[in-house]
Amino acid sequence: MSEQVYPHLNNSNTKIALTEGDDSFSYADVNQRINKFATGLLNGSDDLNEERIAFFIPASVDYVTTMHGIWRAGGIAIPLNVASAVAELEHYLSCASVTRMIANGKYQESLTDLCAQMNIELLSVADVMAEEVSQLPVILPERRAMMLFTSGTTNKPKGVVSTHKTIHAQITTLIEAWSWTDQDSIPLFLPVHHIHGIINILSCGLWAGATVHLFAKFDIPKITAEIVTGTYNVFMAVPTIYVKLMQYFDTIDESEVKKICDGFRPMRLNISGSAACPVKLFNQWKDLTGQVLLERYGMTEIGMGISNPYDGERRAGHVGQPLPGVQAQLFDEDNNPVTQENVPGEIRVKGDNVFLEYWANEKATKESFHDGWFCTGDVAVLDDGYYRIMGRSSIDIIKSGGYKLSALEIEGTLLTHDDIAECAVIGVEDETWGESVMAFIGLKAGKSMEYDDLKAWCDGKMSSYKIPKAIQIIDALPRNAMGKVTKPDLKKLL
Ligand code: MCA
Ligand code: AMP
Repeated sequence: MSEQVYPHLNNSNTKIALTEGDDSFSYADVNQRINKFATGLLNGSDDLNEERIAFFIPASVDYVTTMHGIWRAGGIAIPLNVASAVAELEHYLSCASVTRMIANGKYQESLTDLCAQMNIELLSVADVMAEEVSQLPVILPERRAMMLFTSGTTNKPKGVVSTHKTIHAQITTLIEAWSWTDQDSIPLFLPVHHIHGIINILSCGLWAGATVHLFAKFDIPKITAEIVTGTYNVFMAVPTIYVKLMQYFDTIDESEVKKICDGFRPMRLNISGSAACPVKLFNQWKDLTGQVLLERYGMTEIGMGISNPYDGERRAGHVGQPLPGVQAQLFDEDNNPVTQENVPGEIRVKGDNVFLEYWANEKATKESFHDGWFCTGDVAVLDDGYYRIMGRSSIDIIKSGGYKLSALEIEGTLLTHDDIAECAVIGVEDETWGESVMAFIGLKAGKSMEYDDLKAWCDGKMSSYKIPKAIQIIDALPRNAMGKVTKPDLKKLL
């Protein structure tokens, strides 16, 4: 069950595993690269013994080489968001006590000062590659494999640690549930520091022996050109991507739209997830392409938990039923199981798919489990046998374009602005982003603020997608008797 058992990743498989621009790489190519990279990382030692190695690489063959190379050498892989602001990276690197960082070209340049300051060795993929392959360690399934940073109801993102066994469970449940085969072909244009890109697309694709087409970003003209020629038979995206595709259709000729929709029509599967897929969007996509979107529910800490069926009714506005090997149960506020239909409860999950721990944060790990169940913080009902997500228990978590954002983290940064006395951030409903970030700001006496100036100030202090899309200047934030800001009242102000 260690990393090495990806059934198709071996030296004799000549099938194409990855494409990147005009280049393609067979499973044998990729396997050899990984082994040479792992050997180079080991640099004569037997095992990396869970050394934390971060990498700052967009979706590419180098990304795959680095991720799997770290796994095979016994390290913990920490893929970072290449769109992160430097201030955010500093937190990730110090939280995980990273010792080595892998980045190429312009990405490496952007990290030189930070790595020097933090005493982290900065290497390119080519720097690490060994000429020959040496003996690699045997990695037990229980060993830590990966750390992904996730925002929550605290100021700073936490490192979610999964083991090789966790990753194996997260992949194989989807291989079974969504009928992956080596005949599949899928584009990967989502960021590769989150489960959706890493597990659902890249890892499942490679596990199945499929071909994964890598894009450094969501490039609509390039991707739709391939869709027209029938390159892909599976497509996975966040709801915002489907919205953006339809917005793009409004800008091109009707005949072009028809060609693209005809490219989607014969695919065996279109999936939406990471945020709620509005019923309107589900229906629009079906009308345009004939595709009945398969909506599923997941989380960084659990991989995928609940999914509409591959065969069977895919119900709009619902996320389906627990995946194979995943136990899910709703609980009320007194921790009693909710057994009746249409009564809301928190989704709690058990299974090999559940993460091991928040890195170096025993308290947060402990608080997130109850009686062995992982508490997701998402509220749902069971509606005629299908789960329907009702919302989240915390108003401080915002889902924008599939990214999970912490209102408190954004507030923490805004409060470092010299002119801001107080602020509160909320998510407001938005047709493109699902929710968009809005900040209510109380200024210090005699100060004024324009939105564009604040946006420019935020640049470099937080990832661009976290920057508020709108602000409202307010005399004083509404607070309760305890002095806590009452965010639901802010929503009412809109
Ligand atoms: C980009 N922008 C955003 C977002 N993305 N603003 C708010 N929310 C966003 N998500 C802003 C940029 O800051 C920029 O602003 C402008 O839009 C254009 O940026 P660009 O990068 O060109 O936009 P894009 O390429 O169109 O990006 C949209 C996107 C991207 C492709 C939908 O947001 C994305 O890849 N989202 C998916 C994230 C994801 O994979 N989530 C899965 C995690 P300005 O012009 O003002 O500078 S959840 C997960 O893994 C769980 C387990 C699950 O269930 O799947
Ligand atoms: P992340 O921590 O970035 O992995 O995001 C996980 C969160 O995304 C979950 O806790 C849910 O709030 C949300 N989410 C994922 N899939 C769905 C879905 N299909 N419908 C509604 N919310 C979803």
